[in-house]
Amino acid sequence: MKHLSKVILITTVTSLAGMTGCKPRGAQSAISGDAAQKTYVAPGKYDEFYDFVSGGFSGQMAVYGLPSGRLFRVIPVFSVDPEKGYGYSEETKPMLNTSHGFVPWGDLHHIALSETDGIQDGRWVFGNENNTPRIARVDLKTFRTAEIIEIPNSAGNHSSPFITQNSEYVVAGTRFSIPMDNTNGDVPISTYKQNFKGTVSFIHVDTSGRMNIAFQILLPGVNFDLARAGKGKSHGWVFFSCYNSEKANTLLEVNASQKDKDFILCVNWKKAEEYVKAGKAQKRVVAYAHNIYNENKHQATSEIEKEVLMLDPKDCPDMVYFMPCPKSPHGCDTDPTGEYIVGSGKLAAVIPVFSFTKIQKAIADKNFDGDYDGIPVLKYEAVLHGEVQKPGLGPLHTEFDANGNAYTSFFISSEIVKWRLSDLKVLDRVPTYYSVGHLSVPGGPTRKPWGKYVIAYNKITKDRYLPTGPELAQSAQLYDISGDKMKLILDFPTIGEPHYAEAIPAELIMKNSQKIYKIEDNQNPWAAKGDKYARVERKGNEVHVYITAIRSHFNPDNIEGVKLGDVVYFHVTNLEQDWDIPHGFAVKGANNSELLIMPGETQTLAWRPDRVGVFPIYCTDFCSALHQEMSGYIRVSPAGSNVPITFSMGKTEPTGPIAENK
Ligand code: K7E
Ligand code: CUA
Repeated sequence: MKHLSKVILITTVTSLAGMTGCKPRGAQSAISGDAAQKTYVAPGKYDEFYDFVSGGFSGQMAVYGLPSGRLFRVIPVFSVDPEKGYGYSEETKPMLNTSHGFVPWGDLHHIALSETDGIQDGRWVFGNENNTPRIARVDLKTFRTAEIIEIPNSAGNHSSPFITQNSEYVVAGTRFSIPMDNTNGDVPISTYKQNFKGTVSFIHVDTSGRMNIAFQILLPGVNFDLARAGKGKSHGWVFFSCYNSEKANTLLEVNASQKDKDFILCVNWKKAEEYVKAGKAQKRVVAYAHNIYNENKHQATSEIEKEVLMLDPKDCPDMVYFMPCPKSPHGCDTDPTGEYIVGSGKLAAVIPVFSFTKIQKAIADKNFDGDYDGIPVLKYEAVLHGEVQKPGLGPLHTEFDANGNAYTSFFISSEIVKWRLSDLKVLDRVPTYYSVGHLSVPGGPTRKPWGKYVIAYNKITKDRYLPTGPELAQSAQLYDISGDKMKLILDFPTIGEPHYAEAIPAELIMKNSQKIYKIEDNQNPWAAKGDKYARVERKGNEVHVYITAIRSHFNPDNIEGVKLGDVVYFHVTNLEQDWDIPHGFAVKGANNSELLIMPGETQTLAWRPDRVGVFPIYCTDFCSALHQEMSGYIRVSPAGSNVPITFSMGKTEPTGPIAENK
């Protein structure tokens, strides 16, 4: 009811925006009069920021402009995308391979933009897959998924893929503890406390972006939820929030909410690197897929890797510590200076803020409160900078501006609260519509926040948009934070369920954006790099069609000699070398998708015809005035027929009997 009255208020104010100085009661719920001006990006003008928004259970990443909220692109990452042929073309199928085989769907929660010296650099954006644990890297030259690596000894890759300040590592903590992959997993669930373990993984990123699992750390069977790398003075550390220190394996909503404090795990990864170098890590036999898209071949490969290095804290003193954190922490965020670590206990009445300097001192002084499964627990009071009092209900996540302020999202009280890091004073609060999850300030997780806005990613939309049946669009809300008070200036719907998002100044990306693939660099083994290579070849029951596309025809466009039981591979090469001229390719009855082939690229569609007949093929992307003419036919004859393979383009003489006269 409370919300509803706010909503009515907002609606009234919106319709009056720009006309009057109408001031409702409770100024926070007002939309400021210049909101339209602040978010208006005139036709033909560019937005100031790219905003990379996770798609949650859509498995994809969406790219918006800020401040307009305009959607530019959905980048397919963990889910198939028939619009782009991703996961359907022979070239992209290996991207979705895992140790479980081909997985066509994923659950992407968190975004991590690459950094140099703690500042966003616009090279790559990483995303986690929560369900079948994986991390993906998207290349921001092409806005395409370039690499996916699976994480073994993990289940629920949620505290991932948080990045270190020079993109040395992206991390992956398992949300669900499980029996380790190299043990007999066939154990009673009730033996959780004995047999279930947690891990955190450090995935190294080299200068070309290539990922490999450098090491994992074997940990008690708690649930690792979120993470942030240290920066500046705390560079070399990563902090992971953990809940379920009760180690419950059933009815977690009750049984994992027993203790007043759970933990934040502090990992000294520089120390861990030393232990790996010193040979302290155990080799463990596992199986995980590592998929790489080769940009010149326009083709992905998938390999199953077989080994991982595991560090056990028992053999590695001074590598990991637990820090008590009230109560079932979710977010765990480090401020731009690297001094403060903010824990957000979903069920806590305060926000604890920890001091990196004090953590170091407590470690040096061995100021411990015993241990948890052999891992030292730092004394809460010794590492605490302070607590934000009465901040709101259900704190989830915190981001920062460049002026020493923090912004925390509150799911239950449905608001963003701005507070000051130095004295922990609450400065401002604004409602969100409704139940904000993550929030994001451009550059907010880095050493250099760009500020200007905070964006709320809301879980519930209710009455904010035109109704669309039982399922409503989830939504983002943009607030201006340039003044003392936060001001709501825009709502925009999102794809799937938005969790985390990161925004970056447009100029850091647009200058590198690739326009075409050079045809001379095309090393796809199935490419036809010119009309003279267009052809059809039979290899047993495979028919390979090497077909070119250029405005406004396919070559060849008449194909005969295919027989029922054949598999036809259409290898389509787009010969265009102009920006923004893709061609599409579709064939009637295909059980997969279209292809969408970029200029200079080759993509392959496998087609298993299920009946005799003549089937049209056509271009699906309106590429020219004669796009509708960009089509052709392929004839399928009965199994055992002796129709020879023939192919042509522009040939008009009849070559066979007329069916009706037979
Ligand atoms: Cu808070 Cu999966 Cu990051 Cu969603 S998680 S909100
Ligand atoms: Cu090519 Cu339409």
